[in-house]
Amino acid sequence: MYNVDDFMAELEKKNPAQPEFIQATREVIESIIDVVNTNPVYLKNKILERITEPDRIFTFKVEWEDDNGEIQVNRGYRIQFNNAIGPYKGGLRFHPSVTLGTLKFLGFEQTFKNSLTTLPMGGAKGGSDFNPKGRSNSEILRFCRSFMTELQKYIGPETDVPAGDIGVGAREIGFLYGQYKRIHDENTGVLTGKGRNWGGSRVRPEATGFGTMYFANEVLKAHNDTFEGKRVAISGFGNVAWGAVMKASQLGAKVVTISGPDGYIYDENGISTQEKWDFMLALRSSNNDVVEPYAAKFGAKFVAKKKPWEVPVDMAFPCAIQNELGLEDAKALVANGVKYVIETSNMGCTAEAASYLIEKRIPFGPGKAANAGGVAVSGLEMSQNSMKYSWSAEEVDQKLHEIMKNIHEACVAEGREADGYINYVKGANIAGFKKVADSMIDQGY
Ligand code: 2IT
Repeated sequence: MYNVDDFMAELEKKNPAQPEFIQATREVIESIIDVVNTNPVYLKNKILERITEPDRIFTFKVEWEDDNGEIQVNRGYRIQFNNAIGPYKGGLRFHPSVTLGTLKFLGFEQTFKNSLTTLPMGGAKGGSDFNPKGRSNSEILRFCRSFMTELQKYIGPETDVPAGDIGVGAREIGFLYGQYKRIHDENTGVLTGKGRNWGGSRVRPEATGFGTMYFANEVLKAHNDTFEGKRVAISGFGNVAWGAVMKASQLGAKVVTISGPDGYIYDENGISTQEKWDFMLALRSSNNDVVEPYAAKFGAKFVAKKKPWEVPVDMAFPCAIQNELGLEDAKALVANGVKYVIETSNMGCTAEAASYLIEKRIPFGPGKAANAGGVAVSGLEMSQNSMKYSWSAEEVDQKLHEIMKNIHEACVAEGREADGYINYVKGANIAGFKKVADSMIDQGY
């Protein structure tokens, strides 16, 4: 029998100074502890110890030359967390906040998320502390080449398939793929998020944001509610936020905020036109990491150095980075009458914020369920690459929709509590865990 605090104390001792990894593992273990303690097979197979230890971790030096001719050194990583149900799969993050602990938390989360998609993908994550902000196109290219020169040793279309994450979009995937191909001389599905002309899947750029809104739509339905007229706060302005803003608007909601490191935009008219969505794309590709120009362009309000959670809304979707919504933010949202909070970033809420929302019985969707649409379409990209074929946008979108519906159903099946409240955190963790754990046991230690 396991005790959560004792287990976590041991895990923390083994993984010092990795607070995000400890936060992510604690959340999962709290959710699954009863399932493990009441199943002698899980106990006998030491499943908790095995599932919290990554299969392997690679770190490597990334040397590159900046536009001033100065040599720069960054650290690259790939964490292959668990491949019980399929090849390692998960994004690459280029962001100055990246540490080993960050990527371990993300790889751990990815394992359960990928399991929820119903597709055969294991969990992994990688990236670098490289900061793309303000870097020129040539600098990004040189960095990507150097990064892939090392990474290519550890990946392959049947073993480990990276994709994008924060700081890694279509351009970076292109540069990375080009370098992989230069070395291996083969066109395979070794990365996902590729360009449409060279093996990418339709709908992949929008998939995370669209998927979140398909998931949210199921949450609304389960509460006899709809998107019609809902006021929505979204944080971030990158690829994920862009898809989320677009789909929420199309489903009848009014998205009133987006944000960047410089502050947030409040647009009372709704971020609801193609022109506004296109402008978001332009902001993103500028490499400046600011949203302020949106305000002048569309007559909206810019609030410097604040997060959008102070705005009264019905639904809040953190779409930027981990722990971007804290306890005080959650309290402000609840005080302002928020009805639903759905993470689109991975672990977008702090543990305290998530617990508070659950305690207040606000339906709360965790990232590993709500944002699984991105990696799900990556899985569909792998299928298309294997078949040397491509599906239409309608076909991919329909499959994505179906997957998000199934994820919601799995959360409800495992997460319904005695008072009728659907605890999506618990549901997602139990459903994701069981499949991985059972597969590990089937395959022996
Ligand atoms: O967090 C995520 O699920 C991603 N960054 C997408 C990973 C993928 O392999 O598409």
